[in-house]
Amino acid sequence: MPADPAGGVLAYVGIGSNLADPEAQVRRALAQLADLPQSELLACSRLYRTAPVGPQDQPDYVNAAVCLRTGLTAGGLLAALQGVERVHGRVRDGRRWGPRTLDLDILLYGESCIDRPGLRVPHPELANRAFVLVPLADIAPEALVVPGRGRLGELLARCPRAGVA
Ligand code: A4P
Ligand code: MG
Repeated sequence: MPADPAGGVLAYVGIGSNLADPEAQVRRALAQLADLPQSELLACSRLYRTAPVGPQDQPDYVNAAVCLRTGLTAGGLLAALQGVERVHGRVRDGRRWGPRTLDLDILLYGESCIDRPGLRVPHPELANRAFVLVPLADIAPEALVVPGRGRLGELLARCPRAGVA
């Protein structure tokens, strides 16, 4: 797994919330991500208001993305992110793409491709979702290669951007 020159891996994490004051949830999550062990928060995107993808009978989301340099393994990072979700009172009711106080997804972990139970990286829906690609483009170069999918700039150009403001 390629490390960046300063040591550690560059990981991109997507943030989403659409319950219980989503903007405050996201801002609090940003502070918590800055405090993750063995990790440094390098960049944060703007916060975007986005129309729900999936079930439409749920509130709009606030979405953002961050870049971390981390010494955690991908599994360790996932566990740390799930710890932050729990602090936000995230309850998993099993409804796919349903509303949530806080969702933290590992979008990219260096150039790794991971496909194992409980962890798929790059995030499988990344290339189809403007609510992920637009914030990611705030903090990552257009030339960033999403393993198996192509360059971020090309993915963004192909993805309808409606509903992301
Ligand atoms: N998991 C596997 N890969 C990853 C990864 N790369 N990062 C596993 C994080 N988790 C990953 O996730 C279910 C399981 O996915 C976890 O236990 C973890 O081991 P979850 O957060 O419990 O469930 P989920 O988020 O409801 O499922 P899913 O299918 O991942 O949903 P998404 O893709 O996160 O979509 N519309 C707008 N506008 N904005 C949004 O943010 N989000 C969703 C949820 C739907 N519609 C949205 C938004
Ligand atoms: Mg998720």
